Amino acid sequence: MRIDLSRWRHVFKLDPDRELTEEALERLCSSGTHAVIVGGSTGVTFDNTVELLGRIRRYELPCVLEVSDLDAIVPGFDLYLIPIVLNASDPRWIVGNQMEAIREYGPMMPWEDIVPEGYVILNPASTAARLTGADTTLAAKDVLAYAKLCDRLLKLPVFYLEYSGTFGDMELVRRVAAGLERSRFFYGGGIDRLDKAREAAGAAHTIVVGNIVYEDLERALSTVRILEEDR
Ligand code: 1GP
Repeated sequence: MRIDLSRWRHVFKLDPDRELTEEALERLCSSGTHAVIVGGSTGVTFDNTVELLGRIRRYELPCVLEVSDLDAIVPGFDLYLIPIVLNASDPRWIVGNQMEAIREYGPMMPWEDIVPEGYVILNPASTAARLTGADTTLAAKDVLAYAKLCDRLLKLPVFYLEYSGTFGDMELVRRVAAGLERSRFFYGGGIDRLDKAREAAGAAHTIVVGNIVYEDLERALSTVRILEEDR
């Protein structure tokens, strides 16, 4: 199945390293969300990724893997999102890990199902920021320049503004959106209620809802209502 992410407005991001009951998974997958992204910054293994994929496959929606660990690349996903962390201080997260993946698995890589994402990580307390050594002290004009670099210079299909764990600066999100011409704009971080989902979705193309799934399922599900309001 070829997946077209250019129509996604709402996605849930599920972490293979965290517990989710069958009932919760069913409600998430039947909620009307456009896709599930499987991914996490730590504790993602081949085994827990296979297991979660198998469980999500019982539902009809697209299931994509956001690759963060070379040892946890599992065949069978609809799409593979490859983060390129533009503000990482550790070059392994810009192109190093990707080079190693191509070196090791190049001949087997399903290139037509691989989508690179230009990431900017802005919450210094997030695991992703710590892992990648992201420079989270960027001024707005720096973030806007990274977004343009992603869009115009690298011509990546996705620009992902990542505030994982905290709700970001929506004024900045709006300014980033205004500067993008071709990259699909993903926003993720701290969306834990419908009003925040609404605000973020009013600025970005696609919103990503993560943590709240594990903290308050009802509130996580409420964020999907933006799709009714879109109509
Ligand atoms: C994390 O962007 C996603 O990669 C979602 O962030 O977990 O804060 O919802 P939250």
